Amino acid sequence: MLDIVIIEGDWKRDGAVCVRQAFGPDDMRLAEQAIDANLADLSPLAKRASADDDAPFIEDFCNWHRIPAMERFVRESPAAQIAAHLTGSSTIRLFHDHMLTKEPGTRQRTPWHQDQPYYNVEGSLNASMWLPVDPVPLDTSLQLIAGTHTGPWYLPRTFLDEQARWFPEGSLRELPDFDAEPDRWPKLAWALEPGDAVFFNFLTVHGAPGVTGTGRRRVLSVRFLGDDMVHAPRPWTTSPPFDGLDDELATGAPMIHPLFPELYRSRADT
Ligand SMILES: O=C(O)CCC(=O)C(=O)O
Repeated sequence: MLDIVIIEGDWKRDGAVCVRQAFGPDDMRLAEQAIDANLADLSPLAKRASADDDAPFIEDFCNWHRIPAMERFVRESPAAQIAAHLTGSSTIRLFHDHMLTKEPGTRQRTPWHQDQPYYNVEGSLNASMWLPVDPVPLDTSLQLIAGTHTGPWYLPRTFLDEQARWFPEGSLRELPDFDAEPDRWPKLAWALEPGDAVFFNFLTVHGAPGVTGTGRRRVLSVRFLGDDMVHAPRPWTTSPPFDGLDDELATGAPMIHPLFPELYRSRADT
């Protein structure tokens, strides 16, 4: 399968690539069913990430175990194999699914951020897939800051009111003003058609504009754990939270747990 996938960009150098047309009609049908089923039945982890006077920007997390189409996409699509290829991992586990829908007219920008500092895992062999089921033009597509996957970690904040709910104020660097110095912080973005996806490292800084026009922007994201990813319990509630996990998995342990099923293992490793 991977022989015929077109990868645009340089994973090691930039921490993000665009993968063209790796997902066929069956995969896209499952992804769309998964998003629509999730929107129709939000979990307690769901949140609205836009203001009340804006169109809805709805996020939800960790629904694969209750939405059959989500689980089938995660297990049956080529996404985990692509994550293995990009990270050079022999084994890929699911970390979590994440649904992000901006309804038409959503002005809210997804602020620049890294995902890793919100999490309870550490390591460098990981990948997030960002798969829209609607066409996404360049000017509203996911934007990434090339090279930020090598660090440093920046202080994570809540999207709407910029609260430091995870690492305490002052304990990590503040995000630079990426937009003020475009030559220093090269941006990556791709126009995407259904079947295309962006893959990026958990530490790669990314954000996304609001949406224009009459189209929805429904995205299924899946987060994958490669060979060196280990448990990093935090004294605060991570996003997403994995309640009770700290009692079952030691600090620094590989993420071998039913919450994080193995999705891919290289033939050499079986
Ligand atoms: O879809 C978006 O607006 C932003 C995506 C994002 O932040 C993520 O996938 O982690």
